[in-house]
Amino acid sequence: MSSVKTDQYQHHDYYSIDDLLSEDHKLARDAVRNWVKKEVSPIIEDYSNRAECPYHLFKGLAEIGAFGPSIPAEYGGGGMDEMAYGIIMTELERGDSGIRSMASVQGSLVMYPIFKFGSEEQKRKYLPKLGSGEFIGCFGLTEPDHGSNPAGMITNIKEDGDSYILNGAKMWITNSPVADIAVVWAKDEQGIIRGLVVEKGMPGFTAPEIHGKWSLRASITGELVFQDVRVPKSNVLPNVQGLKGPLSCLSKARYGIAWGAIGAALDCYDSALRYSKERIQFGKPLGQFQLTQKKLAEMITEITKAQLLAWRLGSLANQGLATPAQISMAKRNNVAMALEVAREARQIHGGMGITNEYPIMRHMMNLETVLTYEGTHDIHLLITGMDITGLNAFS
Ligand code: TGC
Ligand code: FAD
Repeated sequence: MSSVKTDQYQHHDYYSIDDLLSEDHKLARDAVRNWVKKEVSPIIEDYSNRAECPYHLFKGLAEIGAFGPSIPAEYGGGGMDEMAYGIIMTELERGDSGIRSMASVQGSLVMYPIFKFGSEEQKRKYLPKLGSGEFIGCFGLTEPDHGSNPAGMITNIKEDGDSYILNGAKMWITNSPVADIAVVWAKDEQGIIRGLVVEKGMPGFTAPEIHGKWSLRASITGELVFQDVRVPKSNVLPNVQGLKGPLSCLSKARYGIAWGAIGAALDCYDSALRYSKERIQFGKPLGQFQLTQKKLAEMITEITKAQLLAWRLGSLANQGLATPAQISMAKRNNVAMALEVAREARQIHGGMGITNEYPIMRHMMNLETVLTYEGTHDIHLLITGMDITGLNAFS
């Protein structure tokens, strides 16, 4: 081949998946892509360096419809379909996994459970404020001693008149130190898992920040500590009981991550492709060496496979047919793919790859968290294993 395509994003859609998208999908994609270029890319290295969360982006994320894209507009969401939700997550994570996390938590883990399991009063009270970014929400499932196995949780509620008394602690909670409300999962006196909305300022409720993260540094993470917190019964989500409540929120968020990780991979691939054409060694561009071409060719092949997996998952999700196990497979595959692409891209950048002049190490470090949260890489493998064998490795 003699000609070299130069359009920045031409190589990003190797199998013309764009042709399968509607005009609305493309409009959403372009709007979010431009927003990320303008609002996220110029500041993200700095915020990540300082381990600070760019909270001011909450409002902008709300304006571009990143919070609950597939939740009906009358309940504060974007009123779009699941494919649009996925596309938006890809574009956000092209900027940074922490920015995508802001949207995942707000939309899929806070708005979704209130929308799906809340009373009409709870929906009207919280969803418009969450959708507009006026309120920040967080989701408390993981505990210090119960991560992969949330069924073992010890956070609990006990009935007391018109209220429940909440005790326990949650760990690793995205946005908890700055959240106005927390959707918390706790066991009632019968040992049944219930969801409740805990509001900032309720006596006995604190949310200390977790420091020292080398990953997702532009996202704030903390604990949730409950010491005899009195929560009105009207704050309990009435329409779900049991672990399927939080797990169905996870299905929503994992779906978004399966798409999101592709964005981080694309940003790394894009940078590596550009660098390979600019950097001269042994009198020629790195990209002319067969070993560099192998790296780049394998990167785009894996990205393309992940895009096809995500697209098909999106199509099933639009029909309400995507199963939790299918979502697990896509989350696991696409995040691992993105981490591998980041590692290969780092090699292509040589020493420069470890600096913050390029986005590679930031993405790579972020993806270590993405590989672990929302169900670890190995937990998703075991979910697939259970699905295909019918045998449960967890029991
Ligand atoms: P198991 O008996 O399998 O299931 C209990 C009930 O739940 C149903 N279910 C699901 N429903 C919807 N979506 C899913 N993905 C579901 N998975 C299971 C299931 O059908 C059953 O329903 P029912 O009606 O029979 O009661 O439960 P188990 O205790 O054996 O657990 C299985 C296991 C290990 C797969 C599950 O515990 C698991 O997924 N563990 C991983 C935990 C996890 O992912 N934690 C994430 C915390 S949140 C987070 O990380 C946010 S990061 C946010 C960010 O910044 O982006
Ligand atoms: P563990 O469950 O202790 O697992 C440790 C290792 O053991 C893993 O490799 C795991 O795969 C492996 N393992 C566990 N069980 C098995 C098994 N049965 N077979 C084989 N291997 C096994 N949680 C929330 O609720 N809300 C949030 O907003 C949130 N945000 C997060 C943000 C960040 C930055 C991070 C790092 C985590 C966040 N989490 C959140 C928590 C996250 O979901 C958990 O870290 C994750 O589920 C794993 O739990 P754990 O860290 O306790 O690891």
